[in-house]
Amino acid sequence: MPSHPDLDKTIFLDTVDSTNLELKRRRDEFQDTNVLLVSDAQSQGKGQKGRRWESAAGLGLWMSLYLGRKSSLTHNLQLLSIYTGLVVHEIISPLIKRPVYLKWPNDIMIHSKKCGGILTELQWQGDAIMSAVMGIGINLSHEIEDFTLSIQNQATSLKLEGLDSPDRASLIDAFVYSFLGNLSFLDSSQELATKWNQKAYHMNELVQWESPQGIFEGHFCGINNKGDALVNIDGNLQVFQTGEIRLAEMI
Ligand code: BT5
Repeated sequence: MPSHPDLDKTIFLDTVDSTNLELKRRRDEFQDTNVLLVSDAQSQGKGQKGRRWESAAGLGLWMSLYLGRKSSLTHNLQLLSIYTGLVVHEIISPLIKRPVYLKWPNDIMIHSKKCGGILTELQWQGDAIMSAVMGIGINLSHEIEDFTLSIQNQATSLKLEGLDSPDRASLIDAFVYSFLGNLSFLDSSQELATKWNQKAYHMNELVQWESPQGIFEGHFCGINNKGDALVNIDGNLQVFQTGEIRLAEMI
């Protein structure tokens, strides 16, 4: 059971539709508390924008952290998703020989494949953030056939990357300890962006970007201190927020 002075409760479930959805449904119960919810399986794991997150029973770490304590919400929450990626990077990279990268905005990449993803959802009241839910999915023990055919060439797991028996419990402990213990790092936005850029996937490379207007090419120059992507397109440095563009898979 993870323990930290800023964690009020941990809930383990066998199955749930989505750990993010469950925490949001039970928001009233969790007022002013920080709660971690872990499920062995998710029947409707969620990615960004309604995309699906495969969450097979017993093969991964599927969890969400609900931040409801006022003291946790006083930090600059604009970079919460970026910060969460850094924490996940910190806990898994010592376990794997290959380098682990962060792909903007929220993917954990090893060996050019996706090993994890993050879904951050903020609950607003007017201009104020009342609570935040960080959903984290990390593929642990999958063999390649455990992924559906459509993602077999783009997904990986810690086991496939050489870690014999990934230990879910110790990853949960390490995540909670590091995430809650370093929350004030959110207030050092430039430092946080610099640290993220050091681990960025495709840094300074020519990449394709998908926007509602179509696919275009530019050099990825990392993120600024708001977490926006900086892309050099024909010599002009352009700034994009999450949702405006998406790093496309290179063909
Ligand atoms: C993400 O979305 O990467 C965010 C994933 C967050 C999952 C966690 S699990 C706990 C919590 N509860 C939830 O319901 N969600 C969070 P996105 O960038 O939209 O990526 C989704 C895309 O990744 C899909 O369209 C697939 O192409 C691919 N994908 C789906 N499942 C995958 C998996 N297990 N491993 C690697 N890639 C996957």
